[in-house]
Amino acid sequence: MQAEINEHRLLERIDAFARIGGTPAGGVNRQALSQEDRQARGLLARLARARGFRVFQDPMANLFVRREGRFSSLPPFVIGSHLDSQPTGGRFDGALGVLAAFEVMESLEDAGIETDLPLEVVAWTNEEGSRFAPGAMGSSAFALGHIPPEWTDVRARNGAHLTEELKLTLDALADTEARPLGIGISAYLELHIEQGPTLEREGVPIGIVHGIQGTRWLEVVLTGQAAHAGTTPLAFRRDPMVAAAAALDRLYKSVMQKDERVRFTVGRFVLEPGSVNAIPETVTFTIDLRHPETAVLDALEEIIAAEIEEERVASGCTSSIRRLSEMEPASFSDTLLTCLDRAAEHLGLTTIRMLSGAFHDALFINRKAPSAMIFVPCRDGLSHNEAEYVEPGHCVAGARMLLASTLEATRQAP
Ligand code: HGY
Ligand code: MN
Ligand code: MN
Repeated sequence: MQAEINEHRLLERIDAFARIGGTPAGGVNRQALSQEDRQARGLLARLARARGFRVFQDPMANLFVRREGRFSSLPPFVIGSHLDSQPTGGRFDGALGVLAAFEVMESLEDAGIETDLPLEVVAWTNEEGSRFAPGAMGSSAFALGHIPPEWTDVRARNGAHLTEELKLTLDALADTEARPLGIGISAYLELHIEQGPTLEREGVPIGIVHGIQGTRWLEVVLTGQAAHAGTTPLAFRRDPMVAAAAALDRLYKSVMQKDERVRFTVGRFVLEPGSVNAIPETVTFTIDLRHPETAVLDALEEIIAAEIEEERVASGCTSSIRRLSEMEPASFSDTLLTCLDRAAEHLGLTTIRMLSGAFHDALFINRKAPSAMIFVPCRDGLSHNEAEYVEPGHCVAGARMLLASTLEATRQAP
């Protein structure tokens, strides 16, 4: 019997998970290790048990669903993505990859097909990094094989402790089987929405992702002197906002214009004490910097530091710049990419090879086992926005691609 993706079941699941943390604007607010995240994990675990699959959690609360294969002692073939979302996220970012992977597992079970390798579906913890930085915490710790000690001090902006939220999440599924961090896996495949305009513009349903560009997150703090907004003349001011505005003005007008592959984003900007009639004492902002080449990222960090320094001196402030996160570019496995090409050919799906502008869990898992990704188009290339949308036909095509690629890749199993 041929395994077939059950379209209705998949689309139903996407809607059901979108209701967990669903927002009035039709998006999702299911931030990492939140109550909503725990609800989604709980639903996945219940669905898995209902099919007789085993459910595991590791110390980073990465959630695994396992279906045995013919050779259960061999490392599992893993497919999945993440269930956590941005604060004003979309219903497909991450969730499509996890739910399509679970649909692949169910369709194999329905068809009674036994794969050589055990198959596991994974939901990685905290891919977004929005509530707790850095991003991709679950997958990067999995690749490292331990939890970085510096993460014990990580807090959300509302003061929530990462370690406490992690414990609440682990305890919420206390009846799942525990497993150590970083088990051996044979390979990893991730289906994800493109989060960019290429596939839609080209009218192509499937992207075969050969790599991911590098990402660095910086936190800049400029410190001056709080003072009265009404009585302090220019010569007496040490205003960090003046320094930040001048430096960012020049960076916004040059960095992306000089090299169209650069992505420069200030996503978070905080003034303290944040009073209307007080010159701020500190300005803190983040920079999300991306490029396919490490050397260019290094050069850009130097340019940013020089601009900040120039304006710091001019405004009589002090400054600090620290890296919140650093993700070096990744190139995926040629063997797996060939499997994807074969799967697309078998399904008669047109594809284009592409580099991912967004980081993904696959970037880290690729450091541990051969990995690759499949993209599907999203409307207007929009993501990290509640209006994020994927055609049902593209969700199904992505899941069919994931099924065919999984069968192709496990047939090639060592
Ligand atoms: O920010 C990223 O690239 C990912 O979508 N979280
Ligand atoms: Mn994502
Ligand atoms: Mn995302």
